[in-house]
Amino acid sequence: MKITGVELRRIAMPLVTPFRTSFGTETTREVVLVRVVTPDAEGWGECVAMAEPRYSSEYADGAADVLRRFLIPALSRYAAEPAEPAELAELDAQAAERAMEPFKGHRMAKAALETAVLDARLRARGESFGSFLGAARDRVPCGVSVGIMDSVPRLLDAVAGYVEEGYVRIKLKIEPGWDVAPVRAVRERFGDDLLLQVDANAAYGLADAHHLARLDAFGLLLVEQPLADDDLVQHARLAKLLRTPICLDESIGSAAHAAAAISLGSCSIVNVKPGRVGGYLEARRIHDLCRAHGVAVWCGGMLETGLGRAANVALAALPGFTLPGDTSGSGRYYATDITPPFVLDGGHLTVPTGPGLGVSPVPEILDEVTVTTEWIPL
Ligand code: NPG
Repeated sequence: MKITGVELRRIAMPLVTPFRTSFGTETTREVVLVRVVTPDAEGWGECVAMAEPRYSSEYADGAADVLRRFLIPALSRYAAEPAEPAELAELDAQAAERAMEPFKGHRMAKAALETAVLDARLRARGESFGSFLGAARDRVPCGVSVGIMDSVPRLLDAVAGYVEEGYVRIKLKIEPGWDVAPVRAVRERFGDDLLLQVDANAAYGLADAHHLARLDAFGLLLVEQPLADDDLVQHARLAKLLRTPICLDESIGSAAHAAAAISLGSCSIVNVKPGRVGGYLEARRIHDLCRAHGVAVWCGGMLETGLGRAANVALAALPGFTLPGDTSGSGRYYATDITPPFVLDGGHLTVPTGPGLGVSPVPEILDEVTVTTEWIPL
């Protein structure tokens, strides 16, 4: 596919409420957007790297740098090839993936560029992301991730608000000192039928196994990423000591990691975040692998704008996504999203059906939140 050039756009989006995790507190989401321009259509990708490298080693300025210096130029040879009418979007996305492969790591940056290429190609063909990925439903059930709070009463108020809005599953962020008590309080207030899970963002060690086993009393769907990112072996040990199923997030950077985690017994559930694994093609491979092994997957979230959310909702509609995702409505994050907002309907979001992502930024809103733009011709 011929690519004319790529725009990198840095935006800053104030969050409606600060989001506190074991690795820090976010008040403004800084995002690098990628816009791929072709003669037929343009495509968008959202880079989920945070401003600081606290969730993973990637960060927004680093992602912009590797995109500008290495990843975008790597597309130039393939970008010169004329488009074949019969060529599939799949092949274009795979070609982009291969072109970027010599550069190690930087999966969030790669995912953003691959998504933008795919979006441009799908828009040109008039095919939606959902149809391309193999969506099996037209709407997806939505969960919400609730940050660490100053007090249990505040947490209960926040959860009550989300339950009222219709979220079908609640995820509580936990860390040492904020785990058993908030989980117990939420169970007592909202009862055993509430779908409830917790996320530790790697805040514990194997020595905490006995303490974490206290969570078994609360009938949680899962405990997400209790131990360090690079410790599949200890997760496998922990899995034998807990009744609560272990789900991995940060530990899974690729389908190969997922295969290793499954064969070691490190987890029985996988959180799939396309940014974390290098893009939607790899995310779909992880879905396929997990499905073949009877391992449930769900779609994670990284406080995306409507652009990233559109693609995530499409992914979450694949048949192996059997648990509600962190695919909340736009209003959970932003007073004004850069796209028309995703609004919860009976606890669900509708999978966009328009070409490509099916949503586009509203130009005036996008301009308002834009910090810098940069054009890289190919
Ligand atoms: O709803 O998008 C959302 C947030 C879901 O908790 C959530 N994300 O560790 O999974 C996580 C966490 C996160 C947010 C991680 C931002 C990194 C950045």
